Amino acid sequence: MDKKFAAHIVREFEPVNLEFPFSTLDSVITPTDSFYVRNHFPEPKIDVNSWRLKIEGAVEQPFEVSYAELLSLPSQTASAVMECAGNNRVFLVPRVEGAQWELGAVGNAEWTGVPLSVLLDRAGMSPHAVDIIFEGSDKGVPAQPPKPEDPIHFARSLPLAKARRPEVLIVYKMNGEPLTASHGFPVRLVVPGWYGMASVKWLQRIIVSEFSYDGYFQKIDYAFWKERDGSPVRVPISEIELKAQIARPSIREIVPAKTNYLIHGAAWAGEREIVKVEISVDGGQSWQDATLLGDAAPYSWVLWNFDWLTPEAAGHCVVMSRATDSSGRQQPMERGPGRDTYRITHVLPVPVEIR
Ligand SMILES: Nc1nc2c(c(=O)[nH]1)N[C@H]1C(S)=C(S)[C@@H](COP(=O)(O)O)O[C@H]1N2
Ligand SMILES: [Mo]
Repeated sequence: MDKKFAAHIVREFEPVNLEFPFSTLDSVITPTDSFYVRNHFPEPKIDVNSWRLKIEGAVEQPFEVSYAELLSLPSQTASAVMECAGNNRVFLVPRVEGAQWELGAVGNAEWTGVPLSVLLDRAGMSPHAVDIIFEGSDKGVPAQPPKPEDPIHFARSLPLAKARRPEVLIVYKMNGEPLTASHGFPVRLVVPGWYGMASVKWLQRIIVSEFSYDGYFQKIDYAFWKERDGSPVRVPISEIELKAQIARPSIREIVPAKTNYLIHGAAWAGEREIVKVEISVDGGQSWQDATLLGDAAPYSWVLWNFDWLTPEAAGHCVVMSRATDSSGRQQPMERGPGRDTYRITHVLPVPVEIR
């Protein structure tokens, strides 16, 4: 196999979709070479010398910036989770369409870039602006109907309130190095606290709009039905919901009887912070607190451990983890309605064999 794929689980070759092998989790920052890759279309080839980022639409002063100019603007570095809204999809019963992600369509990276608000302020937004649209330079015909006949760019929007927040960055570095082609070189948006579809890669255009954006990846894909004023409307997927995931043991792992086994994982809660992770080793009947390794903070994940004295007798056992966040929300035990094939955030059982 191609060396490029050595550190990943390959989900799809065309376009390239790669999963982080979550059972290898051992650092707060996910190394770039094993970070998951989610592409809808072939990766575009971009000549950084002729590349420009355009800021246009309902603004006083449309302008464009080169890569060199962007790198000279005031920057910030912060760590944040990127999680695909389809992460954990393989666990849905019955099976659904879409990439069959296990636990690894998620990672935590350190992102460096220019706050989006710096560029918006320079352009001078219309007082009637409601949505900011971000367009990638990749193009294709989407996989799922109803789909447009001609190729479209990957594009997504943010409401003004989130777009103006200080954590939203026009990113050119990931884990201290220039972005790789797969993660959006030369420049991508990163929207900490929101599912991955918001963080548009290979960014080429930012359009300030006085209308709510209804594009394919906004209202057809990565959206769900929700009742509003008595009738269902399409609502775009936005914030990451809370979750604790078990890296070890992995599903169907053989665990030795009567030993100390360190259960290990990560937990994250989008725009809030994790306050508690609990573990059950009896299929959800009783719960005990795991130890958080380091300080929890919004946007980033926190690693956790639980020291498990495994049963004396051989047999089967179901391990679970459950997160609680700073707003008091707890990860649900069952999958809620209206989620389609996205936001799989309920507690996932990890069956293991004691031997
Ligand atoms: N231009 C563009 N941006 C994109 C995508 C894409 O296909 N094209 N995929 C989105 C989705 S669904 C996710 S989950 C994240 C994944 O980012 P990563 O590949 O760097 O992990 O990128 C988002 N940005
Ligand atoms: Mo995604």
